[in-house]
Amino acid sequence: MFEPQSVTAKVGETITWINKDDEPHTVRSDAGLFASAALDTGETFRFRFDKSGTYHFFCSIHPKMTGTIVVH
Ligand SMILES: [Cu+2]
Repeated sequence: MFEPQSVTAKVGETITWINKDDEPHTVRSDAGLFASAALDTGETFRFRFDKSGTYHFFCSIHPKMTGTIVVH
């Protein structure tokens, strides 16, 4: 699962996801705004949010893994 599942950020901030699990995961925006490759243990993905809004994302390998970034 994504932990925390919901994160609040300010416009212009960069969010970093880190895979702390022992199997691969991805980070993919529901709206297609960003998509990582498969992240192995310890690998990271970064995305900078330049516009306010609510951004939902999921793991394309385990689609029940979901999360939200709220940018304002
Ligand atoms: Cu996953």
